[in-house]
Amino acid sequence: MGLKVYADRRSSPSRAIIIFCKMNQINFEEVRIDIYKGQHRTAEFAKINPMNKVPAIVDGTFKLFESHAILRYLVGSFPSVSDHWYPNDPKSRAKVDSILDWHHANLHHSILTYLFNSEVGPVFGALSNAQAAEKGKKLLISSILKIESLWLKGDSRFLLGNSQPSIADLSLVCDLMQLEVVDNKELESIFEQHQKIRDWMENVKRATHPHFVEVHRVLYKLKAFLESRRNKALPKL
Ligand SMILES: N[C@@H](CCC(=O)N[C@@H](CS)C(=O)NCC(=O)O)C(=O)O
Repeated sequence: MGLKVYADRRSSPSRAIIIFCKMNQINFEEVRIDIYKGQHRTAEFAKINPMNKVPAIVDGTFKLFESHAILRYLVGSFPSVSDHWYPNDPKSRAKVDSILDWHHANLHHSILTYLFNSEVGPVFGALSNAQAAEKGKKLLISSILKIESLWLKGDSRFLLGNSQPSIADLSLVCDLMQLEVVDNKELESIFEQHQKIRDWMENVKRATHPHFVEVHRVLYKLKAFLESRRNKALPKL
């Protein structure tokens, strides 16, 4: 029995796992769990992931949830994975771990808080709250500033300062891509002072071509749908 990846491509950690597998010639079956239809809340899916979240994997009889743990497991289990994703060198590896640990409590948390409370909150089944959105945005900007000043120093193309991405680059950039669903003006206001972040996102996109765009297609579709809904809501002249 081969590797099964339970995912919804509208979820950033799901996209990171799928792109990683495709980049490293890991054979897998993608099992779509539609979170908007509540397919992750079923008793059947709880047998795969008792946390009822995506992504999750099943490899033979082994089950695992949490995207960072999944990425590390895949690195250790598939010899086709190139070293740059999670270097063997203990210090480089520890740096990747440090960024991934920071990610969950900071960047990821800020994106969730911001999106769930913004104008698109109801799309994700949340109620928007302008004050909470503002708080999330502040944390988001401070997370972005930390990434720039700590890991994208000088002309670093990726977080470890290497010429190729690590699993931390992939995980963080997939998360930042979730912001694509907000209004373009708002998106511009987030990134306008942060060309370094834009360049880094572009570097990750290029380094994982063509899988990055293919796996993000569903997000671009969601963006287009929300855009058309916004335009319809505008009063006619
Ligand atoms: N820390 C987890 C986050 C998993 C997560 O929150 N997944 C979301 C989609 S991005 C989910 O399944 N949400 C459904 C829910 O919480 O009801 C990881 O990195 O795998």
